[in-house]
Amino acid sequence: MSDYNSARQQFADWGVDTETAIETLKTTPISMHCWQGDDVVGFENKSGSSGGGIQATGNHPGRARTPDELRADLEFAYSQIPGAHRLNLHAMYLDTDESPDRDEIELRHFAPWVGWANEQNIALDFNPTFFAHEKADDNLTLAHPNQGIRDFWIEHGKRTREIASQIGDAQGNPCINNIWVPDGMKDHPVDRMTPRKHLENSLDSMLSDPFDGQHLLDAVESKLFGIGVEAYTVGSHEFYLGYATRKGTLLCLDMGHFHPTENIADKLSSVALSVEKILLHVSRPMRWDSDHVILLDDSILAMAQELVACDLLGRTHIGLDFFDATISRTAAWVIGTRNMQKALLRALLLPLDQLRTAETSLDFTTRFMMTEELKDLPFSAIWAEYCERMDVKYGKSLLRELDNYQSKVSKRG
Ligand code: RNT
Ligand code: ZN
Repeated sequence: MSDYNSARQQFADWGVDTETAIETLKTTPISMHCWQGDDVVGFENKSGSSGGGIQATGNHPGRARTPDELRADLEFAYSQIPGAHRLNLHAMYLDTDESPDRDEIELRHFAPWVGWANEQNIALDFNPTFFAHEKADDNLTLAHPNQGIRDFWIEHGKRTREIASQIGDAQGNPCINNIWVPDGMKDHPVDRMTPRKHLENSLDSMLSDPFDGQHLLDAVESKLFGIGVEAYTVGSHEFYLGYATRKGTLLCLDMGHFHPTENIADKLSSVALSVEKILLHVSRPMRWDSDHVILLDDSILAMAQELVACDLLGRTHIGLDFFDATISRTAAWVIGTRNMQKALLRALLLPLDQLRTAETSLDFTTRFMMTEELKDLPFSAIWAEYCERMDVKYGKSLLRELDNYQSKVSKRG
């Protein structure tokens, strides 16, 4: 018997159909973030760091310096990831000879991306960029005390919604436009309310133009703190949970945006009772919102298990948000994205009905014995089968592919 057939039988003994799990995995897209490829620099030819408390560290050779290099790296990464996925593009990754300011961008400034995505059969998601700009240097944008600055950023936000909606229309499925602003303060504010009222009003103006939900879905991303905004973040979790609930936007949960001991997976079922759709930024904070590449660790497994157990895959858009410049950037994309898929596969292969029965009968001994014994099931044989069917490498031959590509891009200046 092949490894797969024997593994399939072992899962069947627990009442789990591996074919169903593989089919679900195949149809669950992951939205891969463009910014892992160039350390969140973008293509506006602006010098300086991203600001807003986000920072890639490291100087590994091979950073993509142009849109063409980034697209080549992405093509390689997608070729090593089974299934059909999406690309999450930030507004500062425009590809044009013009130099529009953020409040002047239009779809045409992203035309090469749209053409490429169409050729590659990759759907796009989008983000306004409210950082890495002189008008964001105070870490205040939509909540800035100055109306002119707020208006500038509102216009930027409106333009990204327009662009995202045009992209969604062309690709035949909604483009998610995710709003994250860095707004906050380094030290304790005297007035915590006024900036929140400004943020609320700015968001309302930004979101006032109606768009077809088949083309555009708006999301808002909360945060706890960042470097330079340690004392106060205007768009806190409570702020955006309330906002998304009242306004019907998606709520984006970034795994690095909470107190370090909080269990983000636990939030899904609560949030899902108040908001229709959720966006995830799957990430790995280490002591702070450090955006380490995700491992196949307990936090990711728990996230995947909640998505499956709460039947939330259809209402959740899985996006990634990590960046590490100390290792091969393409390897980071490939291994990180595959880890998310492996976590989903493991969750899909659990005998959840039996586990639930034990739990509802308050038979915690059975639940405990099962969860621990199930850890020995041959998940790797199912993953290998999936990779083979999708014609992508795994194991040593994957590492060889990753190494070969890295040695090519290492020659970049
Ligand atoms: C920052 C947020 C945000 C960014 C990207 C680049 O803390 O997580 O999602 O990482 O928009
Ligand atoms: Zn994020």
